[in-house]
Amino acid sequence: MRIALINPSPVIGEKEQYYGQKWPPLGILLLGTILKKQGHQVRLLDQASNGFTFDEVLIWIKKLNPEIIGISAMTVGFLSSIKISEMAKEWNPNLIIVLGHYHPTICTDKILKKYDHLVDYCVRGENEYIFSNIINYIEKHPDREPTDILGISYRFNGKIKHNHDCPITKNLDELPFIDRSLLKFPYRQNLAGIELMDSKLATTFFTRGCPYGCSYCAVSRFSNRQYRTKSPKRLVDEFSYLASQGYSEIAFVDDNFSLNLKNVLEFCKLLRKENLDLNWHAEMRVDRVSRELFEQMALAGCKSISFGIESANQRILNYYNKKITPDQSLKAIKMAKKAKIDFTIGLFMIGAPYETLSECKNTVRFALNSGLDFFFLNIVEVWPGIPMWDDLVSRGLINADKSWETTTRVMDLTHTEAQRRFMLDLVRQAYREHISFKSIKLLPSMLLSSYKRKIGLNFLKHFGDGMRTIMRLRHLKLSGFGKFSTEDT
Ligand code: B12
Ligand code: SF4
Repeated sequence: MRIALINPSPVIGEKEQYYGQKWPPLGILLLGTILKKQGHQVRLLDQASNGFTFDEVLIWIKKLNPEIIGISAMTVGFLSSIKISEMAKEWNPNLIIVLGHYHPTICTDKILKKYDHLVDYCVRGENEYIFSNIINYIEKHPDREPTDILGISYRFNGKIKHNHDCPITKNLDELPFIDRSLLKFPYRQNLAGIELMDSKLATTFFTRGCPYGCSYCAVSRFSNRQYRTKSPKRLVDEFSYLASQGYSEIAFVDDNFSLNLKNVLEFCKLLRKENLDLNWHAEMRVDRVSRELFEQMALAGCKSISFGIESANQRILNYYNKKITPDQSLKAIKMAKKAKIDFTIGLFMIGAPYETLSECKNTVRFALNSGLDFFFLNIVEVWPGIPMWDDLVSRGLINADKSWETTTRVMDLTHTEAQRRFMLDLVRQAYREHISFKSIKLLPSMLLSSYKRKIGLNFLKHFGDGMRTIMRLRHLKLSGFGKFSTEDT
């Protein structure tokens, strides 16, 4: 069959241009790999990376003339999925539209009630074979009710039907190597959309799922807290394969990369034996670390680590159910630097329900002064399926029947306009201060790290030329945030 798989842009309007991080959408790549192996004609589109408007997506669809369209619908991309479905069905009412990923898993009923004229099937959960089961069924029994396909919801004779859940994939070693040629876009390692390296980037995962239950995160609900891991040997085979395909940057998308420290150590040991010229990157919890682990990771080619630090305030960390302390974060950053991990990145959020402005400031100070090479300061958002959403619904702060189609900034529910402006200014100032003053402080460490030098050069290249960047920096206001405190503020 002719199948189109689409990762929709999270942005609607302003020509759907997205300036955030661009990484290959592994979910549809995996589905596409499986379908191609089964002999289907499959084409993939990553709308945001290609910079396609909705009209251009429709042109792409018309050219391909698919029988089925599968759309990956995160909450942020849900309304884009609906827009694409609408345009595609208007062009060809016989097209079958399947939505998969988080939003159709959590909001199945609501989607099938409101959009039953557009969406034929919602695929729930993480199993990659459900989609091909639907396709095989449509090929063989187009008129029969698909009662025996696990993990799907649909309408039949006017009634919404939910088949039983499909077990999640347990043995990750059995998954095929992903066919990255399915996406033509040349992905490069990038930070906030700015290309950092010229070489080809691939993403992959060592593990899936997470046993923790952070209140801002959708993962525990999606994979029922079931943690699974590939064998280190299988992962090293995959790295060798990627190297043979010309990839030299690999980023892990794991939810909890180092929960099993022994496995990561074993992977590093095996990888070093292969002598591959590869740089890799991982995101980690600050409490799943050790000096030995960082040293082995650095020796095996790990260039950057992003730490989920979230907040410098214990009260807020407790609300997030993160089960870490700011001191653990400080120690992890120091340890990683000592072990010669080239680039440390901190992931932070401000704007939790009723978070005080001094708490927000404290987190910003932490981001600026804890020795990180870069940080992301996000504004807390909620969406259906995460514990914080349930909390806000139960406190009457959010209406689950009205707000389910998009994400909602918590500060819009719990803070005044002046407070919101203050928080947004805080984020802007923090980036300004980091890019101007702190990046100059980074220069000595650049001399010691060839990876950082490469990043520095690419950064300048993509900002136009060095002079223009320096001129811009001169006009930025340097502000002092003072020292942060790891005690409650
Ligand atoms: C890597 C990653 C990113 C990367 C790459 C995203 C991309 N292009 O795919 C980057 C850093 C760019 C990113 C950005 C964002 N992300 Co993100 N990301 C992830 C992460 C850690 C892993 C995703 C992954 O690759 N998994 C491995 C693949 C193989 O699995 P999968 O994607 O789940 O796909 C499987 C199933 O979902 C299903 N499936 C997927 N698509 C489809 C389509 C059809 C038709 C069918 C049938 C099935 C199906 O089958 C697939 C194969 O098994 C997840 C956490 C997680 N565990 O999912 C968060 C996650 C998906 N991200 C999340 C969020 C919120 C964001 C941002 C909005 C963050 C922000 N504030 O900017 C942005 C949005 C970006 C965008 N373009 O839309 C949330 C989404 C929650 C939700 N309800 O939607 C998650 C779950 C994290 C969390 N803490 O809750 N993200
Ligand atoms: S934020 Fe990380 S540690 Fe917390 S539940 Fe999500 S994946 Fe697990």
